[in-house]
Amino acid sequence: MSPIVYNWTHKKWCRPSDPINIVFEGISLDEVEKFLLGQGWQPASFLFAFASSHVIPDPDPINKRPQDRQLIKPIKFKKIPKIKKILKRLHIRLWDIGNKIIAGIHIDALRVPGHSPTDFESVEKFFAEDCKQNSNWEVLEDAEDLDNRIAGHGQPYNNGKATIIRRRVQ
Ligand SMILES: [Ca+2]
Repeated sequence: MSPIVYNWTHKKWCRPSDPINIVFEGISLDEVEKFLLGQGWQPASFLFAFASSHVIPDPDPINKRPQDRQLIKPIKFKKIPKIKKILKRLHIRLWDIGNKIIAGIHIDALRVPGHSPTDFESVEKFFAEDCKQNSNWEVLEDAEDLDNRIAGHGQPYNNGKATIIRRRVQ
């Protein structure tokens, strides 16, 4: 398994912001998006005012680029019972880096204007369970250490290990 070069998304061309916590291997961006749409996700452009671009340092630290796709999904409260506020949603940003699709997924709370992440780790687990419904995919939870742990100081928790989703060998 080759190392992941990018482990943080960056906000407004500067400081590290959200952790990369999902990696797809051997799966195309179109296939990932088709699966997400089938699971009730929708393109974030439908709610453009509440969708923001993040960038990764690809192809180099100077030349950064925004996500290739971003989608959102309303929270299903019965699946994540500790989430009670109605103005919350799942949000994922995806980048095609050639041999992999890397993604940052989180729950965020809408504000006017903008939004902010309130959890990374629990939504990574929630998303992993959804992906297990795809019989073509193999889900390896917390399988790759990306050295992007976040804990304490009131910040949303991330354990620093990304979930790998790859094509199942038939
Ligand atoms: Ca994790």
